[in-house]
Amino acid sequence: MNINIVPLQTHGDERGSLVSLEETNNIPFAIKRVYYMYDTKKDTRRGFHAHKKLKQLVVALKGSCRFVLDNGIERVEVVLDNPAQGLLLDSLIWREMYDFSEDCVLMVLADSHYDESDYIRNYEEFAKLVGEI
Ligand code: T46
Repeated sequence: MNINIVPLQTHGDERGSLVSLEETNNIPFAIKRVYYMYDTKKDTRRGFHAHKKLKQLVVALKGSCRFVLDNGIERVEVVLDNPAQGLLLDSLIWREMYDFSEDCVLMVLADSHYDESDYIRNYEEFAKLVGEI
């Protein structure tokens, strides 16, 4: 499976680091929504769904967590622990997140507004859909 990690240019000097995100420049879609997760409790697992159309970019602004990505054929694990890298989450990829560090702050940029009807929350339904494509 192709795992798309986008390097985000860091502007650093003696004061610290700055990363700028600009739609269609270093973010390959128009940004319609930003959300973030923090204070995730120990041993929590999140996700367990795919999206029909939504594309997203995930950045671990602080701390780390693990993603399991599954395209219906292959499952791959990715560690996110670098605020200068974004993980592109394409549509029709099952995702699970776990092993959140206590200080983990995950920011997600999305190409659409929140729409529950875009979620596939049942793995069998997901596997059937990608098997038919
Ligand atoms: C994804 C992974 C990486 C909203 O009201 N608006 C929003 O924009 C979002 C994302 C969520 N919500 C509500 C819906 C639920 O009541 O917030 C609650 C938690 O959402 P959910 O259980 O879907 O969270 P995760 O961590 O399982 O998944 C989220 C995103 O929903 C999903 O698109 O790809 O992060």
